[in-house]
Amino acid sequence: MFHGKLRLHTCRIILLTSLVWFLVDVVILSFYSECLGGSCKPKEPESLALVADSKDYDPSLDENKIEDPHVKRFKETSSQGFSLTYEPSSLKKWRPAPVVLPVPGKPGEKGKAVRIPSSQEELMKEKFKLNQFNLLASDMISLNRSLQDVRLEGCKNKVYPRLLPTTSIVVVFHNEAWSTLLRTVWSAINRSPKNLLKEIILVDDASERDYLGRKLEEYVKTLPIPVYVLRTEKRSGLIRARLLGAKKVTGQVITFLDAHCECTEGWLEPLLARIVENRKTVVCPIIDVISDESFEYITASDMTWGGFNWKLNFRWYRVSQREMDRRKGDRTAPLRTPTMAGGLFSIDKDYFYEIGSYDEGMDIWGGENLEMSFRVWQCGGILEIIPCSHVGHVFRDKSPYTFPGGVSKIVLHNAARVAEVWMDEWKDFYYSMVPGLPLFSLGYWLFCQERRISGTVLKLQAFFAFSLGGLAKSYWDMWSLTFVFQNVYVRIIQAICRHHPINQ
Ligand SMILES: [Mn+2]
Repeated sequence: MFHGKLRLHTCRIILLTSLVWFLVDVVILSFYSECLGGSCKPKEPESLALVADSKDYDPSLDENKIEDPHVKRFKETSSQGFSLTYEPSSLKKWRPAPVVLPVPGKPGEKGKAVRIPSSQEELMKEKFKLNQFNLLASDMISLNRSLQDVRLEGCKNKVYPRLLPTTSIVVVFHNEAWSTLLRTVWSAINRSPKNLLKEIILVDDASERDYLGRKLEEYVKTLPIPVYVLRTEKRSGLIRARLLGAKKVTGQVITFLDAHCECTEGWLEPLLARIVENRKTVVCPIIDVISDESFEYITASDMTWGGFNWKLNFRWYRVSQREMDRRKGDRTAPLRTPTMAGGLFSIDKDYFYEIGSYDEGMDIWGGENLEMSFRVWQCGGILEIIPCSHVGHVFRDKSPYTFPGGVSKIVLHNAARVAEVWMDEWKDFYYSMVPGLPLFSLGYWLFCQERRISGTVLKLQAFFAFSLGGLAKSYWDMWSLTFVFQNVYVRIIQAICRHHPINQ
């Protein structure tokens, strides 16, 4: 009985001391958050990590400022330990690229459809099978073909910052057709402001076609800007190939493009203009449709945004009224989207690595776009579709790629990783949509612990950065140290109380 009381006392004392420790931490944290870095005013958070909520919306984020706002912005934020934008001296002056003029008599000019004469129908069908699009039509079109200016009127006279960061374009391909790949490259060269396009990095993911070997390497040497061809040793999939390309990037912003795209007039400036305002903004152009049958350029709707269903398939949905209200009905204003299609987007290079780049455990294709979208929103970033930026993409009915091990297995595997790392208890919706999964889900739970921990750490970091303003980074280390100590302390208390039960 006496011993029981003594142990009860011991436990109480231990609990009390831990409480004292906790209070000491709180005092230290609050002391530092008030008067460190020369400013005693608590700073407003720069951006909201949550999907657009009209109450929390800061209208200044969406204004298209004419003067170079990043100069002021950089000074504002640099005292906080990390900067939301770039050092002004690292930015470049730019001029819009000249308009690509149509060549009379050439098929497909101005983005028009190409008609194949009936005498060549057999050949057309034969060539279609190679890439699942009308290769004969694509080969007839100039690599430099002209396009219509598809932008809304309100976009054409928008003024963007005088100084912008440079970008490197990363394009991954696997057995891509010559004409579509090089038209992607040429459209980017022709329609990007010269000073802003640092280089184009082509990553060959183990293609088997001869022309993509030496011939391609020789060809890119003749291009007016630096274009590099990197190769994966074996088939690695989109994610690992993109990571390989990203490593080589020397521009300030990474722009990922698909291998069968066409960039249109003024596509790049509005993307970079958002990133220069806040480098945690990840931006996508509107993805227009290049017909797989005729290569006609067809403008896509600016009234859709990215979502997903519970099978974790990416889906386009109509933009919510709430988001339209937030943009005050202006269809040219950046659109905050829950998820992105993933093929085409720009992201600040340092931010890309800060939030952990891609999940290397993902295979071939699928799910990585949702993973990146969830990661951006949960790590304090913003994901936007920029309606004034248009890039065309050849959409196909059928994938021409091979999926080692089967499509569904790979896509399920990738989706399970998304669910485990980013969806907390919401992952159950996913598992209940995919039949026969209890074992599967346990396997993934174990498999994903490492990635999940890094996800949690990132979320905590973002939470602290958000709730304590910019100072957070400087005492993130201090906080994690106390966290470790407290954790050890709690473990000791648990162990003591378990071995000496209070109610004997
Ligand atoms: Mn594609």
